[in-house]
Amino acid sequence: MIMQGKQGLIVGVANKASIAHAIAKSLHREGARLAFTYQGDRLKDNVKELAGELGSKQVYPCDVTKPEQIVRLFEWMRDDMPYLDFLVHSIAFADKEELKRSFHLASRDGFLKAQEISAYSLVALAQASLPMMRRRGGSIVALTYLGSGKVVPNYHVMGSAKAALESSVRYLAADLGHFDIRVNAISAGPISTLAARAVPGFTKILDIIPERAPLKRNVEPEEIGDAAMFLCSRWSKGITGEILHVDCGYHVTGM
Ligand code: 0WD
Repeated sequence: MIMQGKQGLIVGVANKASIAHAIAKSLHREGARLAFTYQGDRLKDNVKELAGELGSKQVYPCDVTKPEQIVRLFEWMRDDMPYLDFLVHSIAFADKEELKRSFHLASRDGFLKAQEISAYSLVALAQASLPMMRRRGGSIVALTYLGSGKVVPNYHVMGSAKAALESSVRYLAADLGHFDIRVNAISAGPISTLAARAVPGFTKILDIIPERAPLKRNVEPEEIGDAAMFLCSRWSKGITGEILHVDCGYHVTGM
């Protein structure tokens, strides 16, 4: 088991369909010990149940727009775990209105909210993780999407936020490398989740990929889970600052 003796934090499980849940399953299968967060009481019971199925009782509240909750999260974690080997950042948010109206009409608040939750939160969580990771090194993995670098219909403020997230991955990788902390992202193909279904026309994207992607199908959540597990593991210890596409090859197509 590749992750035996390793422990880490998974941020971004909302339900069974969440990409973070698929990642947690791969890490659990390989022997990792996991802690989870949930955003707000509406998700608490669900996340506790899913964590329990993966052998974890370490479930903490954390809304990344509340800095005091990030501080408290790491205080609680330190009581239960002496160190952190990996952190999975699998969260994003944009107001539905921002995804419906044209990008050139984006509101200041809507743009900034998408940036704060989807991009800055990676920096905030990396900062908070440092005291628990710096002694024995670690791996931080975020989730991004093709809409960061290419125009994808209706992705709008999320596209700008993912561009900021990917740039943050590179700058964090440069800063944290001397602590032997690696920072990478997975650019995932479309998966039907709560967040994805908030993007108007999302199901159309699911239909286009099998027609055009080199592998002629959509990616499976388990494939993203396994790739994230690889990036958390020692098998990827020479890789940092990387955006790894797990999208059945769709990103290489031009037409
Ligand atoms: O097709 C897809 N599903 C893709 C998703 C393709 C490529 C990338 N991604 C990315 C997303 O942009 C995101 O970064 O994967 C990551 C995970 O997204 P997901 O698994 O698709 O979506 P979901 O299951 O909805 O999880 C995202 C969660 C939130 O869920 P809801 O739906 O309740 O907003 O992000 C969390 C929350 O659990 N989240 C927050 N967590 C802490 N503080 C916050 C917040 N303020 N806002 C949202």
